[in-house]
Amino acid sequence: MIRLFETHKVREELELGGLWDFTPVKDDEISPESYMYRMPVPGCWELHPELLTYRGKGVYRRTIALMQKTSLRFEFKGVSHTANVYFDHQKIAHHYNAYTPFSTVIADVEPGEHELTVLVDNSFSDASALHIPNDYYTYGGMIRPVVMQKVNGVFIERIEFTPFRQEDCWAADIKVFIENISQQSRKLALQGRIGDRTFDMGTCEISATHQSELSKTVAFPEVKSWSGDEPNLYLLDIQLFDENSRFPLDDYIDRVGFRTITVQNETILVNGKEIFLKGFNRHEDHPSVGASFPLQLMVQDMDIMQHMGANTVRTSHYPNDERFLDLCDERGIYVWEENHARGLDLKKMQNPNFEKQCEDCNREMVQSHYNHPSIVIWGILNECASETEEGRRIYKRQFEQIRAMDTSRPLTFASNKWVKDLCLDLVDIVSYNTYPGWYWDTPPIDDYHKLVNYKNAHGGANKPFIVSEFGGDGIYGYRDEGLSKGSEEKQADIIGAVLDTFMGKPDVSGVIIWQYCDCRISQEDGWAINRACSRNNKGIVDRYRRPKLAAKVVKQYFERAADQR
Ligand code: ADA
Repeated sequence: MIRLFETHKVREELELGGLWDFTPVKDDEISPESYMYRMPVPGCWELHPELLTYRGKGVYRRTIALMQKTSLRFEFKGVSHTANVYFDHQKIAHHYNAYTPFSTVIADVEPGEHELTVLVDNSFSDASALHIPNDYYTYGGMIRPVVMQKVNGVFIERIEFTPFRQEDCWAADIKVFIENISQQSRKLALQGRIGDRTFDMGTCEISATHQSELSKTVAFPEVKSWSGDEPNLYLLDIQLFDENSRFPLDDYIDRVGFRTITVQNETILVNGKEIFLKGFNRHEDHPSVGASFPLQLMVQDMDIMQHMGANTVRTSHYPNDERFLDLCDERGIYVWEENHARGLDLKKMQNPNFEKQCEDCNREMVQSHYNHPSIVIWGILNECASETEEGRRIYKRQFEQIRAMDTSRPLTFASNKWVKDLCLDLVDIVSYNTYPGWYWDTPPIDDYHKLVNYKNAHGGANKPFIVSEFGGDGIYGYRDEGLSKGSEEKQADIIGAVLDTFMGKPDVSGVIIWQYCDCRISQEDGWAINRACSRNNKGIVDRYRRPKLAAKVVKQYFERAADQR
């Protein structure tokens, strides 16, 4: 399943799901003598008993049969973590980062049988600045769907929909990005529709092998707002025509909502109304599927989180599967989506590949998820070197990059630098990860006012404040009334104490628990020694989604609190 709604009625598209040939390889070998396995796509190779901990390269292959000459557009929603794509043995794409999509187009493919080959690599080395041994697991494989589309010489690459309030009704800036891969200049026209409201987007001429964009501001007097309470969604359907033709050449359908998100005087506002964020940090991880989630498990996660009264998810620590974001749009769940970087100290941020890999990740995250109304915050660089001057330069650059693409959402990052942070003036929302009751070096819970004072004195005054992580281990089934560390009782106690302290405080705009579910962690670099059972055990449910004692505590607090302060 590609999205939770139909994305094209004119353009033909096909999900390339199912079993592909697969074999591990040592080098960049794309024509192995034989293939050892038939591997599901989407999927993680660690699910196979012979590849439980395989870290390295592997080749996936399948054939594609075409009846007619056509141009093909391939979209890979997530390959973990590096992909080299070949069509009939010619390289057509290279991509790094498991958690962002990429696409490539091949013009004028002849009819007949063709071979699509993907060399996938999940190994750790200096070439990979973001996927490193960490407190979560970098799986291997084509973890999210692969889509093949037949496109004409011209097609719509993407749309940006930015809603805003105009006097007494909703309006939106709509920007459509068009590609011309043909060898002729083309005169084109665009038409749009939301519900019964149709509108002309105008015309343009695009020279051969060029791109262009058309923008229009349209008022929508009839529509209802999107919010957590009332997540009204609309299909935005854009059709592309050759000028003077009545038959569409191409179309692009996205699902949008009308809402604004602003920050003002220490508060976060949706449609001008203050919200309070209460929710979970969530890793995409499950023992049965690794990081390759089917819809059923996404829905289960959403149901469990909502059952506990959550209204927020932070996609720690990478952009999420679009279908999960579609679900958040539908359910009215607020999303803090963040780029992929967890706990990189200055030395790791100085990896020569770091800045380019982050830049790509930021661009792909913002461009591909721009239209999700549920995303109300963009985040970057969780717990990186925000206490250093060099780190500050990098944070600043990345915020500038994101602001240049999107001014409609507030920006933040989750800091653990306590009163040494140098980057609080760069954000719209100040966010802190803090583990009172768990880590020995975390200041006691009563000291949180020191943090707020520091924030106010160091560039964070008048900005909302979110407690973006807190929690403690609770090893599922380990019970001890004596509250020893690692017991479910101790975890429930910590969660209760932190929620009690931070919820209902006038200067706190949100509490996001670390974490929704336990997750598998890396074996390398000492992680497995620090983490019982090679898991991060701070989930409120375990890896199989069985609730721990803390789940009741969370439900009690989250259900009691309004969605506003
Ligand atoms: C950090 C980090 C999380 C996780 C957590 C923990 O705050 O952001 O990814 O590692 O600590 O469990 O210690």
